[in-house]
Amino acid sequence: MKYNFDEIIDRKNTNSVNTDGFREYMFKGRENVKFPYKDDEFVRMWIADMDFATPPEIIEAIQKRLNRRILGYSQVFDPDYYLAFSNWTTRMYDWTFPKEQLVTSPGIIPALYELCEYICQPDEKVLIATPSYAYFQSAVEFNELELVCSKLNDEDGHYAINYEDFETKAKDPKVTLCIFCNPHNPTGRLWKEEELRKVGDICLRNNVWIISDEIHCDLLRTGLSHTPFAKLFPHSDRIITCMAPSKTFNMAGLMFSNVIIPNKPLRELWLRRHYTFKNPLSIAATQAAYEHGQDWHKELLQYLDGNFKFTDEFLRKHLPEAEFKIPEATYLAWINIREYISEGEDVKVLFAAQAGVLLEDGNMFVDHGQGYIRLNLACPRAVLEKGLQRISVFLNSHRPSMSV
Ligand code: LCS
Repeated sequence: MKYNFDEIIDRKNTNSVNTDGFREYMFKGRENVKFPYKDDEFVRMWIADMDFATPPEIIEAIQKRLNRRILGYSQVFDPDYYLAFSNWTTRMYDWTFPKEQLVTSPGIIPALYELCEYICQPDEKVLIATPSYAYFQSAVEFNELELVCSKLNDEDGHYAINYEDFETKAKDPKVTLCIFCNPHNPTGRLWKEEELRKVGDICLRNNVWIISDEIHCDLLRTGLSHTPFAKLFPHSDRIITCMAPSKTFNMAGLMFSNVIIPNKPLRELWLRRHYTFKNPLSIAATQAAYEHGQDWHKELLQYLDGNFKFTDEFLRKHLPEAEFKIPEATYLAWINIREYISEGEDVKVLFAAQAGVLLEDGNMFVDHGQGYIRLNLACPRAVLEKGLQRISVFLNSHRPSMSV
C-alpha cells in the first residue's frame, strides 16, 4: 500500500466535531450524564467522517493554493473544475451531465434545506424511505412541510423497497418530492438499476420530484459499481443529483458539494437565491480530489473491505446473536443487537458510559431503526479492534433480562 491507513492521527483540539464536539453533539440535554472515561479514552465510531488522513494530493493542492497568498472572494470559474468532476463521474459511473447543470453548495445538508423550499409549496409533503439519515427529516420539517415515511422491508437484514406502500404514498397529490438516499445511509444498500427504475417510475408517474442524495456513492465494496439515479432517466429533468468529495476523501470540513439540477427554472431559482461565493481552498481541494485522488481512493476501498471482513468475523465469533451483513456501500455497519438490548434503553449513553464507545443508536434514523446500532468503521484496524472488543465485553454482560 502506498498510503498508510493504519496511522492513528490525533484529532484533539482541531475543532473536530468527532473529538472535540461529541459531548455537545451527542449528549445535548444530558449534561449531567457522567462517563468514567476521559474524552480521549473513548473509541469513536459515531459521526460519519473518517479517522484517516485526507489524501496527500489534496493537502498539497491546498498548500499550493495557500502559496498564492490572497484568499479573497472566490467562485468556480476554472473550466477544469467541471472537467475534473465530469471525468470522475464518467470513469466511476459511466455517466456525465452538461456543464450548465452543475451548481455547488457548502454541503448536501444545506442543499436539501434549500431544495425543499424551492420545490415544494407550503402545504406539500416529502416522501422518504426509513430508516433514514435524520437530516432528511430536519430539512423537510425546517421548511414546515409534512414528512411521509415509507418503511423499507427488512428481510433478515436485507433492506428492500416496499413498492406497494411507496406507491400508495407517492400517489398522494400533496407528495411532490422524494428525498432518496442512493446508496443508502444507514443500511448500506447499493440500489440495483431495477430498484431505482421502479422507484423512479413511481415518482415520475405521480409528478414527484426526486433528490437523489449520492454522497456515499464512491464508498462501495471492491468490485461493485454505483448507478446514478439520473442516469436511468435521461429524459427527465426532475431528478436532482447530489454528490460530494466530502465523504469519499474525508474533507467534510471544507464544505463543498456538487448539485446537478437539470431543470432550468429550478436551477435559475437556485442561482438567484443561493449564496454564490466559495472557499478558494475548498475549490482547489475538490478539483485535486477528482483529478488525483484515484489511487488513494482505490486503497481506501481495500482497507475498508478489510475492516468489514474483520468486523464480520469478530461479530460471528464474539456476538453470535447480533445480525450483521457486510453492506454493499458506505463505511457504516448497521447491526441488529435486539437480542442483547431491551427496548427503551438509552443505547448511546449506555455504550458511552459502560463500554467507552461512541456510536449511533438506530433510533436516531427517523423511524424503523429500533434495536440497531450504527458503527463507523472508517478507522485504523487497531482502533476498530479495540472498539469491537469493548462492545462485545459490554453486550455479553448485558442481556435484556439483566437490564434495569
Ligand atoms: N447526506 C447523507 C446521506 C449523509 O449521510 C450525510 C452525512 C450528508 C448528506 C451530509 O452532507 P454534507 O452537508 O456534509 O455535504 N452523514 C453523516 C452521518 O450519517 N453521520 O454524520 C454525518
